[in-house]
Amino acid sequence: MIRRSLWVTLVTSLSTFLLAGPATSAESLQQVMKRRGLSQEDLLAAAKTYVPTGGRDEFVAFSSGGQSGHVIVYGIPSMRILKYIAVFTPEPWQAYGYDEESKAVLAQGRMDGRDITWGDTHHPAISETNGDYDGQYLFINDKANPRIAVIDLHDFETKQIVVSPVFQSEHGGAFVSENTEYVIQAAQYAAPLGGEYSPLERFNEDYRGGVTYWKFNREKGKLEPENSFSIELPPYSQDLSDFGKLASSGWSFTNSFCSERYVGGIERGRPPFEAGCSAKDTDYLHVINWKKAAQVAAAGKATKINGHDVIMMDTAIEEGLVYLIPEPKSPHGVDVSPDGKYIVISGKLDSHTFVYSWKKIQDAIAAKDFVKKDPYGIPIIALETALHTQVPLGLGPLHTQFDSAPGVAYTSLYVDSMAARWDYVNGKLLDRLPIHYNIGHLMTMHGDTVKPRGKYLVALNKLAIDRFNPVGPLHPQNHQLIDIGGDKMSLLRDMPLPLGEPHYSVAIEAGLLKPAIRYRVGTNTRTGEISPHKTRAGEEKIERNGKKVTVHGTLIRSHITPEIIEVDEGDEVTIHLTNLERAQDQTHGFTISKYNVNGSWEPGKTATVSFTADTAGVFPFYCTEFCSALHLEMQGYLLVKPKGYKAKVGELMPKEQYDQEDYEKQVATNVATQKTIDGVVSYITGRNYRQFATAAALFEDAAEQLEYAAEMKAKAEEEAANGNWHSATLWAGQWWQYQVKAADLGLRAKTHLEQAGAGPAM
Ligand code: K7E
Ligand code: CUA
Repeated sequence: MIRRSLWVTLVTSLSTFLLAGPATSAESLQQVMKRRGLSQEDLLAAAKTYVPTGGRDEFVAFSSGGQSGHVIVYGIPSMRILKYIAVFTPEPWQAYGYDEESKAVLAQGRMDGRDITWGDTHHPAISETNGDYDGQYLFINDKANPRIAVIDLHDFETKQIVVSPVFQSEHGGAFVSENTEYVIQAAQYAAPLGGEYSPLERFNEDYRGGVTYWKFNREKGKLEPENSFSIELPPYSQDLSDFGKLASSGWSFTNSFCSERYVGGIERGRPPFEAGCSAKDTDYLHVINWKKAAQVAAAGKATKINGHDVIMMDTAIEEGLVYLIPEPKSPHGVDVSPDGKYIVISGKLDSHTFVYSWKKIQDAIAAKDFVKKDPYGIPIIALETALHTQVPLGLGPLHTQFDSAPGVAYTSLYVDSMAARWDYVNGKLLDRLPIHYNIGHLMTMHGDTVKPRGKYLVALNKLAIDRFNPVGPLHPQNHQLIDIGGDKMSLLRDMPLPLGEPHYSVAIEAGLLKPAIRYRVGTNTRTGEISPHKTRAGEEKIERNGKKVTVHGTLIRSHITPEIIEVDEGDEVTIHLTNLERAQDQTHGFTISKYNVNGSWEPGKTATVSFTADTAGVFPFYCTEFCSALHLEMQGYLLVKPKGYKAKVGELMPKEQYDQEDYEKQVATNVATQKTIDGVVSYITGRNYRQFATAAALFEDAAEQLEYAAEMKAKAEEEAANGNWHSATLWAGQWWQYQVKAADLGLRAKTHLEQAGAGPAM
């Protein structure tokens, strides 16, 4: 039996081999299509999204990472993941929450004296100038714990976390005003403002919702709690928000659900929340004059709650800051059109998507054309008065984004598992495309700005079900890329996202981002300031003050200075390290075995790790990034001497082992290496290399390595002159190490120039 099946396998593979021709010859496109079962459409989709090696994506997307508390960065159209930005959750690779500098950022997010080690990120927002993305900052909210974080897109690092002083949860953030004056955050589940206790029996009286306008200081890159304010709102479960723009500049919109103010209680024999919160036909859209509200707060008409300015409802009503309009039941998105003239809202429990006219709303407010007031005295504008049109798009409509074509929008249909393309001005459905499955948010390029770019739509799907190789009951999320450039929408590709459930994502033209590749030497990257612990080569030191041991060290290929750190059991150890590299992508890591110490140093960065050396023993430390051929040798020892340890007589470092012959051999190698390097250098300097940024940067790095080599050469020669052959040989070896790095960089520069077809030097 076995023989027979072997024979069959052999024959089959032989015939396949004969039919397909020798495996070494290139397969034709047709052959590949046949072998992989691909259609013409598949090929077209692949061609539209493929980015060859070294190529760049046209857009960069920032997606919330859901329960991971991170932000996920990926390219469009390739859908290649580029980075996870650690925001609310510790992340070891970036050492976020491991070094003292990033711990300080996470500590800003403590609540009620408690570390919160995760976040439920929902809505990222890119900073805007004149209503369009400017690529400078990214904001993201934490729904579970009412917080907003600020990420600087100069280096894609989280710089600040602010905690809501008044809410117990939130959802309607982060969204920014046209010039990023404010970042909005709306409460979700009502609770007494400021966190006090009150029984549910007093829900209508004591529980409140609200919106916070966080003031952003662009120059400092920081939200300013002292200049921020909130508006008290009824306990209607405020949901998503959006800022007005152009026509509706100065206003903001926040929708709500459960305006029934139901309080649940299954265990008390009452129907559940889901029944009580869907009893009515409509909920309320909150229309807020934030510009005027800012003046009211500045005029001292706000009440302080936990030191924070809150404009109470009575004041808000009196000053004409807040209005309500009925909206379709249990809505989930409120989206202002690029010209600011329309506000689109879909109710999950209504198959119609509602389009409100800003002009009609404005007219009603001016004419005081209100039907009645809500139980708290807020004026209500009739639905018919404000409505422009309503369009039946499909079941479970949620979120809307806009196209570059005027009047065209895309709305997600959660229940139908479809994306709808429609005309919100003329109230017409244009096209629908099935997605896989149960779409939540969707996103077009610059799709919530004054200037959407069209081209692509991404569907952020809640379920993947059968789309990918099975990996157990917890499935990855599925983001689907859709081509919206043609008459009909067409699906291009699926991207599994295995890191929490993303809710919303925003995509910016890649060219608008200008991230750095290195820091000024000695930068505390979390504050952007030069660290007081910045350490240059030659300044490394270990200091003791009582039980406190402080190390100032450096990292550069391929050694950690110092390499031996000796402390006593029980010492408190603080290690400040600076990465001295200028070269692109030369990050070094640092860990000490068994001490839960971990860090990451990008070129120029200074960061700090600290611990108590409470276990005696020998603990190797090393660099955790494979940074060079001698990366494994980027090592050292932490020696923790037991209490009362006495050195034994005769404890010596290992014996010297190199002599003059070894030294001369090494020097001969170095001289030969230098010849090669000189050849490469004259090749490069003989070309117009300065016109090629990559080659010029590589050459600069190589020149730096050669300077180090020269320093080592001098040390070696000094030792040799004194007859210290052992030491001289080792320094000569280090001289050679720098030569090797210089040669490596130089050759990369040379290859780059050859490939780029560089001409002779001018
Ligand atoms: Cu629809 Cu938080 Cu915007 Cu989830 S949210 S989908
Ligand atoms: Cu530095 Cu490995």
